[in-house]
This record gives sequence, C-alpha cells and structure tokens, in this order.
Amino acid sequence: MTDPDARAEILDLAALEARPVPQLPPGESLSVEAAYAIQARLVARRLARGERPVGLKLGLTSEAKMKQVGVTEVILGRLTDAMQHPEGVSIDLGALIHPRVEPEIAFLLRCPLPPDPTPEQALDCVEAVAPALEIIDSRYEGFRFDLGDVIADNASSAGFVLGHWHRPDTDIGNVPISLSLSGAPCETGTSAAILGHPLNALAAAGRIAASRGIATAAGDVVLAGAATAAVPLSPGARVGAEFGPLGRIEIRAGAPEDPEN
Ligand code: 0L1
Ligand code: MG
Repeated sequence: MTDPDARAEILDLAALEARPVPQLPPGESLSVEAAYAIQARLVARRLARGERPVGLKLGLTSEAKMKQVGVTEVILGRLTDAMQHPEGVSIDLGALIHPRVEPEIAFLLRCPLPPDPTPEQALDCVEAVAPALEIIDSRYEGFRFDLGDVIADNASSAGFVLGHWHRPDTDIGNVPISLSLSGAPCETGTSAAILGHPLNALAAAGRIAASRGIATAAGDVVLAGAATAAVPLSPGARVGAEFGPLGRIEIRAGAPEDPEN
C-alpha cells in the first residue's frame, strides 16, 4: 500500500523542484479516499511552510475532461495564498513543469457552504463573483494520471488570477468566454460548460468538501472549473481572456530573461 506521507512528499518536492514524477503504476492505483488523504498531507506541507489556505477549486467540471480521465464526478483541490497572482502579472514559468491556463468563474464566500447544498443554497453563501484564470500544472510526467493520482496532486493546482468582483446576483449562467494567446484567438466557450451552471459546481464543492472533512469559511475563494480546454503556457505568451459583461483578464508568461522573473 502507498504510504500517504511518502507520496505527499514526492508530489510536494516535484512541485518545489519543478521536476515531474511518474504516476503510480496501474496495480497501485489510489482509491478516492486514499487520494484525498494524500492531498491533505500535501497541502499541510505547504501550510507548514507558511502558506495560508484561501479556498478551493473544482476540477474535471467539463464532460470532455471527465471523459479524458474516465470519471463522472468532479474533484476538489485546495488553494493557498502563494498560488494567487495579481492581474497583469508575469508568471514565472521556471517554477512550473508544464503549465496550462484555463478560464474559470470564481466565487467569494460570505459564509461556509452547507454540506449538501442546492445551487440556490450555495448562492446564498456567495458574496461576489468574478472572472478568473487558473494555471494548472500536473506534477506527473506527460500530464498523465488517473483519478487517484490527480486528486492526490491537489487537482493539478498551481496558480490563479482573479478579475474584478461583481454582485452575487450577476447572471453567470451563460457568460461567453474567449481565450487568446498573444492576440490570436485560441479557445472559446461559455460558463454553461461548467457543469451546466457555475452554481452547480459551487454546490458540488460544498458536497465534496463536507464528505472529505474540508472546512469552508467566509472569505474563501472557490474556482468553479474550466469553461474551455486548458491551453499550454509557453515563455513570452500574453494570455487574454474575455468574459463578456464580467470583463477581461490579462497575464503574461514570463520569458527566462524577463526582469520580472
Ligand atoms: O482544474 C482542472 O480542471 C484540472 C483538474 C485536473 C485535470 C487536469 O490537470 O487537467
Ligand atoms: Mg481548473
């Protein structure tokens, strides 16, 4: 059986050193329960280094991603303050293995999520909504993993950028979203691709958090999941994301010689 502390250390070092590790061999696949236990230890190592928990992220929220990993349930990862970047910033790619970026919708909570909320009950806990970009980075070679691997790897969490906050009653059910790289359009989608409505993802976050003993609190950010496929980030790229009435977010992928890195 996989030792959870040893596995958490392997994944933590892979992220710290930006060096990928192999996924577990098929005979050693993790159960979902074992995988969340490793994730908890992995995040505890970050907190022990002084990082602060700031919320949660949903992963595998689109049908395409679920199919890719062969699952029917979304997954949860945890966000820390060290993962948040200000808008417009240059992201240090040297600290990442094979980063990708994807547009999402973010929620700011005004109270803890109930254990199994309806989307309407989840909305009652929302202080504000915002457009967001998530930077994902699998710690596994070739971005190859099974369900247990990716949960253990904190759902590929690596970074996130928030746009401007809007009122909680803003209609986020079908926001048109487009992503461009250095001015060239590359992905389009809508927030309806996030489990049919981002509030369904927020409700799922409440359900999974409760079932895994993960607390939520006022002030937490919850990333609802991707509205388009994730796009590889390469040095020097300018990423622009348009979220219709919610606004626009821009970041840059730092080139190695970039003075900001
Ligand atoms: O945020 C995500 O949907 C990522 C979940 C993990 C799967 C992946 O890394 O693509
Ligand atoms: Mg995501």
